Amino acid sequence: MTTTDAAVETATAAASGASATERFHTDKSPYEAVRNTPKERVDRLARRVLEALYDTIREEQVTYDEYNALKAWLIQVGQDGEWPLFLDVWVEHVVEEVATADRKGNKGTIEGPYYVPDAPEVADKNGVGTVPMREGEKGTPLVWKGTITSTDGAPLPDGKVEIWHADDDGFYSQFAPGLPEWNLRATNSVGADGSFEIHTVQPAPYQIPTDGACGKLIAAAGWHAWRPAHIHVKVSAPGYQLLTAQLYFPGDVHNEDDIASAVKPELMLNPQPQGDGTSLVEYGFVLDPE
Ligand code: MBD
Ligand code: FE
Repeated sequence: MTTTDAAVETATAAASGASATERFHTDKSPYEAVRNTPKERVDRLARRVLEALYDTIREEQVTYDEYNALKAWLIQVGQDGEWPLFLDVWVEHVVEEVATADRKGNKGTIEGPYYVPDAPEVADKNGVGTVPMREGEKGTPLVWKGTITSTDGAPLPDGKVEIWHADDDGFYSQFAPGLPEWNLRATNSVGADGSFEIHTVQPAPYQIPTDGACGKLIAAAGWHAWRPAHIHVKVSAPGYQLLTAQLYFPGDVHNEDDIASAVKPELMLNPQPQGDGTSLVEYGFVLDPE
């Protein structure tokens, strides 16, 4: 995970994919979910997914060459460690849609493959903090102010914002070599009035790794690999439902054609240049009670 002496020196899909796969393995809950899913449910879901596949094969008259291409590609997804990437880019958005349909508070969106829990706390007692970054970190400095409130309007003084995003070159710390362990990753607890003020840099549009199996699919299908610039957050408070979201920026050319289908109009930050090289934005979060 971390960049030790043994780590590879270049950012490759296989290295990033291996890190994302390892990250998923260190979280035990998915494996509990596998054990706890009732047999009837597994039977029903597995049948429906397979039936959808059979329908496609029959309706599209899929050939043996196409079947073998699929087989080779699926094997490569595993070899490149890109199952987390593939699933989060092309499947998670619908799971998120179903899971959060009943919420009255903030819209959320997908987590993606690059979250790491327990990022260092950076806030002072007023909820003001700066995300860890390198000297001269590239990108427009961004000050983001907001408040975490309940759906009934009450501020939540026990709330926190976990934030993570790519650097200006599109790399996430702990998934690309050569970056400080917690670069552009932080936990920012709010002040007594539920407010936060996070200082970071505005990220750039982001291309998912193109040199692995997911990139091969994209090239073979004539798609593109871009996501709009985005900042990931997990917003939480005791007694409230965890909110996983990403914030985007108006005018990004990829807001309309995000490869991960994860943009929503409610998730726009609209930073205003302050004339001193920095930008300021206000955007708060509304959490649903448990
Ligand atoms: C990302 O940074 C991301 O947010 C998603 C959803 C998929 C791949 C890379
Ligand atoms: Fe991301």
